[in-house]
Amino acid sequence: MKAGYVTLVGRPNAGKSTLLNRLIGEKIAIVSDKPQTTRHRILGVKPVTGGQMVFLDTPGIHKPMHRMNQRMVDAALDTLRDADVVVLVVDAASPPGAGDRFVLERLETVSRPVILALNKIDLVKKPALLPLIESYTKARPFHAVVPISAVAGDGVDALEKEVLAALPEGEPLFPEDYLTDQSQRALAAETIREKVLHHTRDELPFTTAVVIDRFEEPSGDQKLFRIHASILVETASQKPIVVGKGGEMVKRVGTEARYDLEKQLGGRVFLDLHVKVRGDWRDDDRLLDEMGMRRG
Ligand SMILES: Nc1nc2c(ncn2[C@@H]2O[C@H](COP(=O)(O)OP(=O)(O)OP(=O)(O)O)[C@@H](O)[C@H]2O)c(=O)[nH]1
Ligand SMILES: [Mg+2]
Repeated sequence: MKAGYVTLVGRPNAGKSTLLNRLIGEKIAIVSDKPQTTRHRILGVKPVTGGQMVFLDTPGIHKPMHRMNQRMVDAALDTLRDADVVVLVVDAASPPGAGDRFVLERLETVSRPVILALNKIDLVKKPALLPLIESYTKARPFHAVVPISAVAGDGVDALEKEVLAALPEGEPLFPEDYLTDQSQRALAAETIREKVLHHTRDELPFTTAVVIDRFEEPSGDQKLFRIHASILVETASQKPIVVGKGGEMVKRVGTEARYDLEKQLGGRVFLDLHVKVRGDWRDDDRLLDEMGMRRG
């Protein structure tokens, strides 16, 4: 039997969370086209013949400008240290730059096998791949290099095989039917945030957070979850954008989040959303603690 922790790392927006969901076969991590979507480490277990792979999705590694971002990067680097195997996810559709070098530097001290996953190959012409692979392999040795498309699924089986082969021998780390360590409460907050991310742009995706104020599980025969949540923004001028004309935006976010959550939680959902201004919440340690963001 093979078993171990597989950390997915890379710069923001490379496709780590899309890959996690694809590998696990369920949506456990939110995804968006904005960078810095993932703010926590997310664990997903994949049972396979001959072993168990425990994947750890991480926040994109970047230069932190706020305490929240420092915690995000710390979470990614801590998770890197827990890894038996590391998968470096890079966006093959964008030329390697300073952000990629920054990530590669963070991998210099890693002694475990590092597999390079060249993601988004659906956007790349084949001849462009070889020079890209060369530029990465010049920077450091990789245990294997696998071109993939996390969205379309191409190459993901090959990646899985490489990962399994690189894992140490061992007994399963989690029970057979274990999927993720993410609580229903955290899942609710993340799902709401994903909908906010989809409908906002500019600085708003970065300045928004979601806090669950109350989470009531169904009681009795009634399969109804009651969730009260606050969408935090940083300035008074951001609030009307998230609320929308006549509350239209927050309503849309609520409807879309409820739709996803009803499927994921397997019950009906009552969702009560409020938009609140919390100046500088990204530098507020107490609030970041409350949100469950780990201190480095
Ligand atoms: N075309 C294409 N798009 C992809 C692929 N994988 C991911 N994406 C898109 O890339 C964007 C970022 O994906 P995420 O999975 O959120 O990226 P991430 O690395 O988790 O980003 P952070 O959480 O911000 O670090 C989304 O719009 C995805 O749909 C792929 O294989 N092909
Ligand atoms: Mg992510």
